[in-house]
Amino acid sequence: MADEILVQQEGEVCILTVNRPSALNALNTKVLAELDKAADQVAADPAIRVVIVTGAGEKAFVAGADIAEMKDMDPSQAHEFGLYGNKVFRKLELLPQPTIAAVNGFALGGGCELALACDLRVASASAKFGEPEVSLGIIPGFGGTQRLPRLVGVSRALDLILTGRMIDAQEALALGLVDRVVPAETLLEECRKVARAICANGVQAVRLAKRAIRQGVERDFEGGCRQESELFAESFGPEQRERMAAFLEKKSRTA
Ligand code: CO8
Repeated sequence: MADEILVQQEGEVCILTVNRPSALNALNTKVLAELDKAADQVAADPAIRVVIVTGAGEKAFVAGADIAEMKDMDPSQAHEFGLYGNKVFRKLELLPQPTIAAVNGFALGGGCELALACDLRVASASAKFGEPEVSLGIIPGFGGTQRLPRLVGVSRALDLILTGRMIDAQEALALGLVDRVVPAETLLEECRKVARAICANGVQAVRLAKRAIRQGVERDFEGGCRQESELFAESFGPEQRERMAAFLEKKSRTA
């Protein structure tokens, strides 16, 4: 059987593709386990500098958690499933490398939550977003009730989650749910461009900046600033000296 998560390395960029197009890339336990493994692999590989997460096929990024798998779960199995999905998405969120969701189609329920667990979201013009869980008699269970309000505000998150309505890429952009919208044909190339822009910067600086933001927003302001100072200090070393010297040298050459 085909791998449910394709791991493809293009130089410093790793592309993770959820690969169950016949079920619109719905997340079942096997997909989550492979995503878990892929995240460990990425975290341990210093050659990978940026991760792009996308879905196989042209129709869906991920159309949610697998409804067929969830249908007969009892509350305790649902609890396990929710805890596991949350653990995997948190691991992805806290990867040392920046992550970009390349949203190529439906990003519904757990699929929208997967995009929310990435650092940046680039959507194709035909992408559709939604948290339709309440229509199935459940609530978002892979972090959606926590990440969505933090990203777009409590009121907008309540609107999307309580109505379960589907929105298009332009509305997602207006809400701040995605960072940019691009034509479907150029989606991956645009994500690669963003990845290249990140890769042009200091390896360690990029990782420290991600950590300062990711951990800082979960702390009180003073604590976040204290941690920023520590990470700022940590950024001083060979990479910083080399980059600052190169800047000053270029300036003196053009003077
Ligand atoms: N789970 C399982 N199978 C799915 C899913 C899904 N989420 N989405 C689509 N599929 C399957 C369909 O069953 C169908 O399979 P088959 O060909 O064997 O019949 C195939 O994918 C193609 O789908 P459709 O025929 O439905 O395609 P359409 O173009 O007609 O419709 C839609 C596309 C609108 C995306 C439609 O498929 C749809 O509404 N899908 C479900 C979307 C949804 O409700 N997602 C949320 C699921 S709940 C969730 O994600 C909770 C997350 C937290 C879990 C926490 C656990 C505790």
